[in-house]
Amino acid sequence: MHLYELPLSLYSVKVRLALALKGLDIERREPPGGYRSDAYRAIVPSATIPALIDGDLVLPESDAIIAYLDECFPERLAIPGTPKERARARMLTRLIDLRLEAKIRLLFPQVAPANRNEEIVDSVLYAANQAAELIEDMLDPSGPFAAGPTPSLADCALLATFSWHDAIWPALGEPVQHGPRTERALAAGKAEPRLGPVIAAYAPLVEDWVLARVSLAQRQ
Ligand SMILES: N[C@@H](CCC(=O)N[C@@H](CS)C(=O)NCC(=O)O)C(=O)O
Repeated sequence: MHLYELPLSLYSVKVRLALALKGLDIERREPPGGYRSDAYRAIVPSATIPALIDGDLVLPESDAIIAYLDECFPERLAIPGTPKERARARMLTRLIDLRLEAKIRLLFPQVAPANRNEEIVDSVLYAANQAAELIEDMLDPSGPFAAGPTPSLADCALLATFSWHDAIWPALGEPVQHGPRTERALAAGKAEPRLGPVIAAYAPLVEDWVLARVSLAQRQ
């Protein structure tokens, strides 16, 4: 079994966080020639990372990977709890990925000031802030983690996506504001002994990516 992934990739760190929760170590490989190469597409037709390879199983999609790993290695679950708790964790993950992350990704090309289109930035920021408010409303009201008292897949998605949120907003001149549930869940995730070190190692990679684009423009 091995996992194609890259250190900076948002969905790769989501899976690394889940692996940490599970206490599982899987061989990690960089996609041959990068994830847009023909060589990688020949192995993983979606040409996305992360992708898990287990014999004849080729499995892109972070949620599918994490659910499969939970079925193969159920001793420590990334999606734990009762059916309702598990359903909430999956629901939150999908809202974070499909509503918020999908908008944040549209801002990547806007980080470098030379490429920036203020109209696009304004409309995407508006939509992303709306998505962040929705997620705030759907997070567990008692916490401390995203889906309740136990860390889960939902925290993996939240920590991964907010690493980018928190680095990109200041670069676009926007204040970083979290609702109280989001703030509490992020703090709980960062303090969690398995998740904390993974996200602490990841945040500087994201900050460096953002800084490189901003300072490149300042040098020009
Ligand atoms: N829904 C997929 C998204 C994976 C994804 O988009 N990964 C990015 C890297 S973080 C990627 O591979 N992008 C390829 C591309 O944009 O061409 C998942 O959950 O794994």
